Amino acid sequence: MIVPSSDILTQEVTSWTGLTLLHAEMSSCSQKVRLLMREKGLDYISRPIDLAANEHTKPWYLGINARGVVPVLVHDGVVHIESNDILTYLDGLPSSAASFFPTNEAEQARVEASLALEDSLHTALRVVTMGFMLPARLTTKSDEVLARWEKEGATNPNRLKEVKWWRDFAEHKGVTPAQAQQAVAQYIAAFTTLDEELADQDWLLGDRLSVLDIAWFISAHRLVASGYPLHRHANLNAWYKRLLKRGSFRQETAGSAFITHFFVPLYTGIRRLLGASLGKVVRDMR
Ligand SMILES: N[C@@H](CCC(=O)N[C@@H](CS)C(=O)NCC(=O)O)C(=O)O
Repeated sequence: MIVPSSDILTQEVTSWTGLTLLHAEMSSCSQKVRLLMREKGLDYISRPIDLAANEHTKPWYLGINARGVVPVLVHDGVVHIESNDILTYLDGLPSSAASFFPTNEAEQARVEASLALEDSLHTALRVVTMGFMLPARLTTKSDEVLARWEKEGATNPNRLKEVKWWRDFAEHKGVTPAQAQQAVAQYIAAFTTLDEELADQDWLLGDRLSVLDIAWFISAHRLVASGYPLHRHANLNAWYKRLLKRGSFRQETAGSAFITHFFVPLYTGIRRLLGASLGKVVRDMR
Protein backbone atom coordinates (compact mmCIF):
# COMPACT_ATOMS: atom_id res chain seq x y z
CA MET A 1 0.00 0.00 0.00
CA ILE A 2 1.36 3.41 -0.95
CA VAL A 3 1.07 6.15 1.68
CA PRO A 4 -0.50 9.25 0.09
CA SER A 5 1.99 12.12 -0.09
CA SER A 6 -0.41 14.28 1.99
CA ASP A 7 0.23 11.91 4.93
CA ILE A 8 4.02 12.16 4.69
CA LEU A 9 4.98 14.77 7.26
CA THR A 10 8.65 13.75 7.37
CA GLN A 11 9.35 15.27 3.98
CA GLU A 12 13.02 14.24 3.79
CA VAL A 13 12.06 10.67 2.78
CA THR A 14 10.46 11.88 -0.43
CA SER A 15 13.93 12.74 -1.76
CA TRP A 16 15.52 9.39 -0.86
CA THR A 17 16.67 7.45 -3.91
CA GLY A 18 16.87 3.66 -4.31
CA LEU A 19 15.38 1.18 -1.86
CA THR A 20 15.43 1.96 1.87
CA LEU A 21 13.92 -0.41 4.42
CA LEU A 22 12.90 0.93 7.82
CA HIS A 23 12.70 -2.20 9.92
CA ALA A 24 13.48 -3.92 13.21
CA GLU A 25 15.63 -6.99 13.65
CA MET A 26 13.14 -9.01 15.71
CA SER A 27 9.95 -7.77 14.02
CA SER A 28 8.27 -10.65 12.21
CA CYS A 29 6.87 -8.40 9.47
CA SER A 30 10.34 -6.95 8.88
CA GLN A 31 11.85 -10.44 8.77
CA LYS A 32 9.43 -11.46 6.00
CA VAL A 33 10.45 -8.51 3.86
CA ARG A 34 14.20 -8.89 4.49
CA LEU A 35 13.97 -12.57 3.67
CA LEU A 36 12.38 -11.95 0.29
CA MET A 37 14.92 -9.21 -0.46
CA ARG A 38 17.76 -11.57 0.38
CA GLU A 39 16.30 -14.39 -1.71
CA LYS A 40 15.81 -12.01 -4.64
CA GLY A 41 19.24 -10.40 -4.24
CA LEU A 42 17.74 -6.91 -3.91
CA ASP A 43 20.17 -4.38 -2.43
CA TYR A 44 18.76 -1.80 -0.03
CA ILE A 45 19.74 0.79 2.52
CA SER A 46 18.95 -0.51 5.96
CA ARG A 47 17.46 1.98 8.45
CA PRO A 48 16.87 0.09 11.72
CA ILE A 49 14.06 1.38 13.93
CA ASP A 50 14.58 0.71 17.62
CA LEU A 51 11.24 -0.67 18.84
CA ALA A 52 12.55 -1.17 22.39
CA ALA A 53 13.32 2.56 22.53
CA ASN A 54 9.89 3.28 20.99
CA GLU A 55 11.45 5.03 18.01
CA HIS A 56 8.36 4.04 16.01
CA THR A 57 6.17 6.24 18.22
CA LYS A 58 8.25 9.39 17.72
CA PRO A 59 7.18 12.24 15.41
CA TRP A 60 9.91 11.54 12.82
CA TYR A 61 8.69 7.98 12.23
CA LEU A 62 4.98 8.77 12.57
CA GLY A 63 5.53 11.37 9.87
CA ILE A 64 6.40 8.46 7.54
CA ASN A 65 3.98 5.81 8.74
CA ALA A 66 1.24 7.37 10.85
CA ARG A 67 0.25 3.95 12.20
CA GLY A 68 3.64 3.67 13.86
CA VAL A 69 4.58 0.11 12.87
CA VAL A 70 7.42 -1.43 10.91
CA PRO A 71 8.35 -2.21 8.21
CA VAL A 72 8.25 0.68 5.77
CA LEU A 73 9.83 0.54 2.35
CA VAL A 74 10.81 3.79 0.65
CA HIS A 75 11.51 3.40 -3.05
CA ASP A 76 12.67 6.52 -4.87
CA GLY A 77 10.76 8.71 -2.42
CA VAL A 78 7.53 6.68 -2.50
CA VAL A 79 6.48 5.22 0.87
CA HIS A 80 5.12 1.65 0.96
CA ILE A 81 3.59 0.04 4.06
CA GLU A 82 2.01 -3.34 4.94
CA SER A 83 4.52 -6.15 4.75
CA ASN A 84 2.51 -8.39 2.43
CA ASP A 85 1.90 -5.53 0.00
CA ILE A 86 5.62 -4.75 0.17
CA LEU A 87 6.41 -8.39 -0.69
CA THR A 88 4.19 -8.18 -3.75
CA TYR A 89 5.75 -4.89 -4.81
CA LEU A 90 9.33 -6.08 -4.33
CA ASP A 91 8.71 -9.30 -6.22
CA GLY A 92 7.76 -7.24 -9.26
CA LEU A 93 11.08 -5.35 -9.30
CA PRO A 94 13.79 -6.44 -11.75
CA SER A 95 15.81 -9.34 -10.33
CA SER A 96 17.73 -12.30 -11.71
CA ALA A 97 15.97 -14.58 -9.19
CA ALA A 98 12.70 -16.34 -9.99
CA SER A 99 9.40 -14.85 -8.84
CA PHE A 100 8.02 -15.96 -5.48
CA PHE A 101 4.48 -15.32 -6.67
CA PRO A 102 2.53 -17.64 -9.00
CA THR A 103 1.28 -16.61 -12.41
CA ASN A 104 -1.74 -18.86 -12.79
CA GLU A 105 -5.06 -17.61 -11.46
CA ALA A 106 -5.92 -20.55 -9.20
CA GLU A 107 -2.59 -20.30 -7.39
CA GLN A 108 -2.83 -16.52 -7.23
CA ALA A 109 -6.18 -16.83 -5.48
CA ARG A 110 -4.68 -19.33 -3.00
CA VAL A 111 -1.73 -17.07 -2.25
CA GLU A 112 -4.00 -14.08 -1.75
CA ALA A 113 -6.28 -15.96 0.66
CA SER A 114 -3.42 -17.51 2.60
CA LEU A 115 -1.54 -14.21 2.94
CA ALA A 116 -4.77 -12.53 4.10
CA LEU A 117 -5.11 -15.22 6.77
CA GLU A 118 -1.49 -14.83 7.82
CA ASP A 119 -1.95 -11.05 8.08
CA SER A 120 -5.19 -11.42 10.04
CA LEU A 121 -3.29 -13.42 12.67
CA HIS A 122 -0.89 -10.59 13.37
CA THR A 123 -2.59 -9.62 16.63
CA ALA A 124 -2.44 -13.27 17.67
CA LEU A 125 1.27 -13.27 16.86
CA ARG A 126 1.75 -10.24 19.08
CA VAL A 127 -0.23 -11.91 21.87
CA VAL A 128 2.04 -14.97 21.65
CA THR A 129 5.23 -12.87 21.53
CA MET A 130 4.32 -10.47 24.30
CA GLY A 131 2.55 -13.13 26.34
CA PHE A 132 5.13 -15.93 26.22
CA MET A 133 8.41 -14.99 24.54
CA LEU A 134 9.28 -11.76 26.36
CA PRO A 135 8.56 -10.58 29.91
CA ALA A 136 5.73 -8.03 30.00
CA ARG A 137 7.65 -5.77 32.33
CA LEU A 138 10.25 -5.23 29.59
CA THR A 139 7.77 -4.50 26.83
CA THR A 140 5.05 -2.46 28.57
CA LYS A 141 4.87 1.08 27.20
CA SER A 142 4.53 4.04 29.52
CA ASP A 143 1.50 6.36 29.53
CA GLU A 144 3.76 9.07 28.16
CA VAL A 145 4.83 6.98 25.14
CA LEU A 146 1.24 5.92 24.45
CA ALA A 147 -0.05 9.50 24.68
CA ARG A 148 2.60 10.65 22.19
CA TRP A 149 1.90 7.74 19.83
CA GLU A 150 -1.81 8.59 19.94
CA LYS A 151 -1.47 12.25 19.04
CA GLU A 152 1.46 12.60 16.61
CA GLY A 153 1.41 12.03 12.84
CA ALA A 154 -1.38 12.25 10.28
CA THR A 155 -4.86 11.06 11.33
CA ASN A 156 -4.88 7.28 11.24
CA PRO A 157 -7.54 5.00 12.79
CA ASN A 158 -5.13 2.04 12.80
CA ARG A 159 -2.76 3.93 15.07
CA LEU A 160 -5.53 4.29 17.63
CA LYS A 161 -6.07 0.52 17.52
CA GLU A 162 -2.36 -0.07 18.13
CA VAL A 163 -2.37 2.33 21.07
CA LYS A 164 -5.48 0.69 22.51
CA TRP A 165 -3.86 -2.74 22.32
CA TRP A 166 -0.83 -1.50 24.26
CA ARG A 167 -3.00 0.38 26.81
CA ASP A 168 -4.94 -2.83 27.53
CA PHE A 169 -1.62 -4.69 27.80
CA ALA A 170 -0.35 -2.16 30.37
CA GLU A 171 -3.63 -2.22 32.27
CA HIS A 172 -3.70 -6.05 32.53
CA LYS A 173 0.07 -6.26 33.12
CA GLY A 174 0.44 -8.54 30.13
CA VAL A 175 -1.85 -10.57 27.87
CA THR A 176 -4.98 -12.04 29.45
CA PRO A 177 -5.73 -15.79 29.53
CA ALA A 178 -8.64 -15.18 27.14
CA GLN A 179 -6.35 -13.42 24.65
CA ALA A 180 -3.83 -16.25 24.91
CA GLN A 181 -6.48 -18.93 24.36
CA GLN A 182 -7.92 -17.11 21.37
CA ALA A 183 -4.49 -16.65 19.78
CA VAL A 184 -3.58 -20.30 20.33
CA ALA A 185 -6.92 -21.50 18.91
CA GLN A 186 -6.33 -19.36 15.80
CA TYR A 187 -2.85 -20.77 15.26
CA ILE A 188 -3.89 -24.37 15.92
CA ALA A 189 -6.56 -23.96 13.21
CA ALA A 190 -4.18 -22.31 10.72
CA PHE A 191 -1.36 -24.77 11.35
CA THR A 192 -3.72 -27.75 11.05
CA THR A 193 -4.71 -26.55 7.59
CA LEU A 194 -1.11 -25.92 6.53
CA ASP A 195 -0.15 -29.35 7.87
CA GLU A 196 -2.83 -30.99 5.70
CA GLU A 197 -1.64 -29.06 2.65
CA LEU A 198 1.90 -30.30 3.23
CA ALA A 199 0.86 -33.95 3.47
CA ASP A 200 2.09 -34.77 -0.03
CA GLN A 201 4.20 -31.79 -1.04
CA ASP A 202 7.42 -30.16 0.15
CA TRP A 203 6.35 -26.51 -0.11
CA LEU A 204 3.07 -24.73 0.48
CA LEU A 205 2.46 -24.12 -3.19
CA GLY A 206 3.67 -27.54 -4.29
CA ASP A 207 7.08 -28.18 -5.80
CA ARG A 208 8.71 -24.76 -5.52
CA LEU A 209 9.38 -22.20 -2.83
CA SER A 210 6.93 -19.29 -2.79
CA VAL A 211 5.97 -16.24 -0.78
CA LEU A 212 3.71 -18.50 1.31
CA ASP A 213 6.72 -20.42 2.61
CA ILE A 214 8.37 -17.12 3.54
CA ALA A 215 5.34 -15.64 5.29
CA TRP A 216 4.28 -18.76 7.22
CA PHE A 217 7.85 -19.70 8.12
CA ILE A 218 8.19 -16.39 9.96
CA SER A 219 5.00 -17.06 11.95
CA ALA A 220 6.02 -20.66 12.70
CA HIS A 221 9.47 -19.51 13.76
CA ARG A 222 8.04 -16.99 16.22
CA LEU A 223 5.66 -19.57 17.67
CA VAL A 224 8.46 -22.11 18.07
CA ALA A 225 10.63 -19.51 19.84
CA SER A 226 7.70 -18.75 22.14
CA GLY A 227 7.32 -22.44 23.05
CA TYR A 228 4.65 -23.72 20.64
CA PRO A 229 4.96 -27.51 20.20
CA LEU A 230 5.18 -27.53 16.39
CA HIS A 231 5.94 -31.28 16.40
CA ARG A 232 2.19 -31.75 16.92
CA HIS A 233 1.85 -30.91 13.23
CA ALA A 234 4.27 -33.45 11.75
CA ASN A 235 4.25 -32.25 8.12
CA LEU A 236 4.50 -28.60 9.09
CA ASN A 237 7.33 -29.38 11.49
CA ALA A 238 9.27 -31.23 8.76
CA TRP A 239 8.67 -28.30 6.38
CA TYR A 240 9.87 -25.83 9.04
CA LYS A 241 13.06 -27.85 9.53
CA ARG A 242 13.63 -28.02 5.76
CA LEU A 243 13.38 -24.23 5.55
CA LEU A 244 15.68 -23.71 8.55
CA LYS A 245 18.40 -25.39 6.50
CA ARG A 246 18.32 -22.51 4.03
CA GLY A 247 20.91 -19.87 4.94
CA SER A 248 18.64 -16.93 4.11
CA PHE A 249 15.84 -18.19 6.38
CA ARG A 250 18.24 -18.74 9.25
CA GLN A 251 20.10 -15.45 8.80
CA GLU A 252 17.06 -13.18 8.61
CA THR A 253 15.51 -14.65 11.75
CA ALA A 254 18.71 -15.05 13.79
CA GLY A 255 18.39 -11.89 15.88
CA SER A 256 21.07 -11.15 18.44
CA ALA A 257 22.78 -14.24 19.86
CA PHE A 258 22.11 -13.06 23.42
CA ILE A 259 18.35 -12.77 22.90
CA THR A 260 17.88 -15.79 20.63
CA HIS A 261 20.18 -18.27 22.31
CA PHE A 262 20.19 -17.12 25.91
CA PHE A 263 17.47 -14.75 27.03
CA VAL A 264 14.42 -16.22 25.25
CA PRO A 265 15.29 -19.89 25.97
CA LEU A 266 15.91 -18.98 29.62
CA TYR A 267 12.65 -17.04 29.94
CA THR A 268 10.51 -19.65 28.16
CA GLY A 269 12.25 -22.38 30.17
CA ILE A 270 11.37 -20.67 33.45
CA ARG A 271 7.76 -20.30 32.32
CA ARG A 272 7.70 -24.01 31.51
CA LEU A 273 8.94 -24.85 35.00
CA LEU A 274 6.27 -22.57 36.46
CA GLY A 275 3.54 -24.27 34.41
CA ALA A 276 2.84 -21.01 32.53
CA SER A 277 4.19 -21.87 29.08
CA LEU A 278 2.63 -21.53 25.66
CA GLY A 279 2.87 -25.32 25.37
CA LYS A 280 0.61 -25.64 28.41
CA VAL A 281 -2.05 -23.40 26.81
CA VAL A 282 -1.86 -25.59 23.67
CA ARG A 283 -2.16 -28.82 25.69
CA ASP A 284 -5.10 -27.49 27.69
CA MET A 285 -6.97 -26.63 24.50
CA ARG A 286 -6.79 -30.00 22.86
N1 LIG B 1 -0.01 -5.42 9.04
C1 LIG B 1 1.25 -4.76 9.31
C2 LIG B 1 1.62 -5.02 10.75
C3 LIG B 1 2.88 -4.26 11.14
C4 LIG B 1 3.21 -4.44 12.61
O1 LIG B 1 2.31 -4.58 13.47
N2 LIG B 1 4.51 -4.40 12.91
C5 LIG B 1 4.98 -4.65 14.26
C6 LIG B 1 6.25 -5.47 14.23
S1 LIG B 1 6.01 -7.04 13.43
C7 LIG B 1 5.31 -3.35 14.95
O2 LIG B 1 5.83 -2.44 14.35
N3 LIG B 1 5.02 -3.28 16.25
C8 LIG B 1 5.42 -2.20 17.06
C9 LIG B 1 4.61 -2.14 18.31
O3 LIG B 1 3.52 -2.74 18.36
O4 LIG B 1 5.05 -1.49 19.25
C10 LIG B 1 2.32 -5.28 8.35
O5 LIG B 1 2.20 -6.44 7.92
O6 LIG B 1 3.25 -4.54 7.99
